[in-house]
Amino acid sequence: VNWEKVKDYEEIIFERADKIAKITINRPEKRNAFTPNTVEEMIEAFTICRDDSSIGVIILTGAGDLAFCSGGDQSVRGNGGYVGKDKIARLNVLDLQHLIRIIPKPVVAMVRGWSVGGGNILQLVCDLTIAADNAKFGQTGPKVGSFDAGYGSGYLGRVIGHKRAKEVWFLNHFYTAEEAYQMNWINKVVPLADVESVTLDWCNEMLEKSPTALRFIKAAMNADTDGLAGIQQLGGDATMLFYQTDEGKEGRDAFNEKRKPDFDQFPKFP
Ligand code: 2NE
Repeated sequence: VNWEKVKDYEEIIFERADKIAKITINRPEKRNAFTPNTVEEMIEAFTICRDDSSIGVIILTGAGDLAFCSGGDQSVRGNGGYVGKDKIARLNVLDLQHLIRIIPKPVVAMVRGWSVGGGNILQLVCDLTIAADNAKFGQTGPKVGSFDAGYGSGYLGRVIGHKRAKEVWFLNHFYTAEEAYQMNWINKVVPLADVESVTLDWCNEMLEKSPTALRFIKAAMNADTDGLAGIQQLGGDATMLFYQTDEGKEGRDAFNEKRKPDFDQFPKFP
């Protein structure tokens, strides 16, 4: 596959090959730990993917074979959050988690090596995860004085079960790719050498499917977890479709033409 650079960044690589985008956390010397700047760059790249209707699937991964992501960079952790160029302490990775959830396209985590802490939550919030057989998964928060009480806890509990999620958080063990697969934490384990080709195969299979069907399935499954914010996303998708109907257009046109709308002409389906 021929990856073409979309835009230059300092801490990530953003490429695409036709309809597939790939966002790579590029700090291998730190096992791809993220700073607020890494996260800001990822938010921008994901937003470009969201807005570009020629992109159908997004891969999130880490540079090198040793790590997907080792979570927040502890060396820039201040008091109250992680500190980036603007010197403001923040947890902007939570915004990124939310963005990955609401992007109406499949996001696939391609995991090589360590998937740890806030990095493992990024893997968790992706729609699908394909792991190399050298991948290891775990939460270290309580070991380093941190925790993720949002998706990292509640959603992890839904994905692997509450007993297992509490084990993960209370003991901070690391789990092999095979163990994570047995726990339904990830979708597939493949040999390290094959991880990108299998990920691309899955992406290409999804690209053959109806994008609107995939969009609604993602929004519907997330709505079940995300409460009113999730229903808002699903509802927004319904509005988008409604705007494309003659009935929706009649309301807009009647207002703009300063006339009474004629909604009588439209069928009332059972
Ligand atoms: C990831 C892990 C298990 C890898 O171990 P290993 O033995 O393969 O590598 P090593 O030697 O530990 O790491 C290589 C270099 O990367 C740095 C290390 O300090 C080391 O640097 P040098 O000694 O070569 O200078 N490095 C690795 N992870 C880093 C990190 N997260 N921040 C800064 N530098 C890092 C092992 O490295 C490990 O356990 N890493 C720490 C994992 C961790 O605790 N992450 C933070 C969890 S909290 C979080 O992410 C979070 C949250 O809880 C809530 C909101 C937002 C974020």
